[in-house]
Amino acid sequence: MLSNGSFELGNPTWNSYGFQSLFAPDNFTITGWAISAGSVDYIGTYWQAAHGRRSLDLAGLYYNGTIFQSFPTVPGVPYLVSFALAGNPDVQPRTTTVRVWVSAGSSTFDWADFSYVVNGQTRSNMGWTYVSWIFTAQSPLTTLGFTSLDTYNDPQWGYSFGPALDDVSVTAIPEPATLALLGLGLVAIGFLRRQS
Ligand SMILES: [Ca+2]
Repeated sequence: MLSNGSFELGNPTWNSYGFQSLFAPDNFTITGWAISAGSVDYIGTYWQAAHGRRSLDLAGLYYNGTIFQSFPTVPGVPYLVSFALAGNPDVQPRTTTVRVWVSAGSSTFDWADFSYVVNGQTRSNMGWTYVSWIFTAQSPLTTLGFTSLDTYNDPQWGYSFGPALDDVSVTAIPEPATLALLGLGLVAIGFLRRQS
């Protein structure tokens, strides 16, 4: 349901380290995603991705960042959000936190915070872990966003060491009752109609 959930598509200008710091507002560098607050690092060769070759540091240069995408949903239907989470390993040990949230229009109606302990990981061994979260859509268009809540404020670089994000996916969760109706009820109705 998402476009470019693994962040593989975009138009980055990599620096010599293999990443690019992006700043809000930016709605074109990473295909399908917009940066609405702060800064996000678009990571290429700088560190190991969870999937493909690219990922994000949600605290880019100096600021915790927010990135989001909107997609069609069916009100009342639950959706499973899955993503790969790690942390910028350049400052450790520390605990980093990402907030995943959904909004309908300008109203954020649900969110969850996921923390990740950075302790021993390296850029070539990021320790990606997959987490998931469920929300129930409230409108025909849902905005899914990720915000860094990292608290490490570096004397030189500020909030530049955030949660790492990759491989985001969203799938509708079929409800058992609905499946039962579709699988049995409608077939039975069709059968009866054919008999009459
Ligand atoms: Ca990726």
